[in-house]
Amino acid sequence: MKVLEAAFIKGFIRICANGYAKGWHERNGGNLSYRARPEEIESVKEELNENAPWREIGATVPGLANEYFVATGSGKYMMNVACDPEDSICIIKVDETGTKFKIVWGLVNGGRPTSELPSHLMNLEVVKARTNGAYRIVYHAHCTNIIALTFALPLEDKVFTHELWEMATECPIVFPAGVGVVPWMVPGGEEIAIATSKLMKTYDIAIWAHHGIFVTGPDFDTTWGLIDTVEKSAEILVKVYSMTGGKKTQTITDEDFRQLEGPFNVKFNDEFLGK
Ligand code: 2HA
Ligand code: ZN
Repeated sequence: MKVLEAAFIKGFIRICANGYAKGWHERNGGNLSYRARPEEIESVKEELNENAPWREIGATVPGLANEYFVATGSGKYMMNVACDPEDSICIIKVDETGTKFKIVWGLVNGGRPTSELPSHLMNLEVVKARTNGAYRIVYHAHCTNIIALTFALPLEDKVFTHELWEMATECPIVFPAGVGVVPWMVPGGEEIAIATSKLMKTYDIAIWAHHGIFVTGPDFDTTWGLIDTVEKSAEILVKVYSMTGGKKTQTITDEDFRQLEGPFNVKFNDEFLGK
């Protein structure tokens, strides 16, 4: 099969296009990675160049040794992924030591995978271990309302989680573990990757102050649904603060949240509910 005919590539491209349509990917902002299944790679192997040179990842991810990933390209625009995928995205393979990668497909006009490759791979390694291999996707976007909130709220996991949960009944059900917050840091390197992957041991969502958000999940729809829910919640919160200066007339209480756990078969992170 041709790479561009494969369902996992179509799903990958759909997220890039939807994220751009949402306004989360100005210029070359944001990036996406997907840990492919062996049978998916097998199905497109006729088009893969296994003789490509090995390059340094800039992080060590032994838990991802010998695996293949789809990733957006560094400096590439999400706007262009759907119309020119071969120029904008790539399939890479990580070597047996987890320190190097090679580009086996895509980026036909040159380039490297996303500048956030260390964060993507370290996060993918953490969530793969945490979920016994179920999680495969890491998505980074510059969601407008989430970024706005990082100027207004204290940069604390508890504050962000509770405020976002309050903004819609489905929020605590969609992200019961809550959200983590990384203070402002230089993007692209190992330091921010380590800080983010520490949060991913607990959360499916890490907010980068004054920059954007990282989310993770098992498949394209679930991961998209998560980021869409979080950003919608942030949008409501921005509207509430704009109208009220943060003084809510009423809200969903912690007792209300507790009533959701049984019917929806979820367990919320107790740290974030007042006791
Ligand atoms: O690729 O979003 O964080 C541009 C970015 C880096
Ligand atoms: Zn970014």
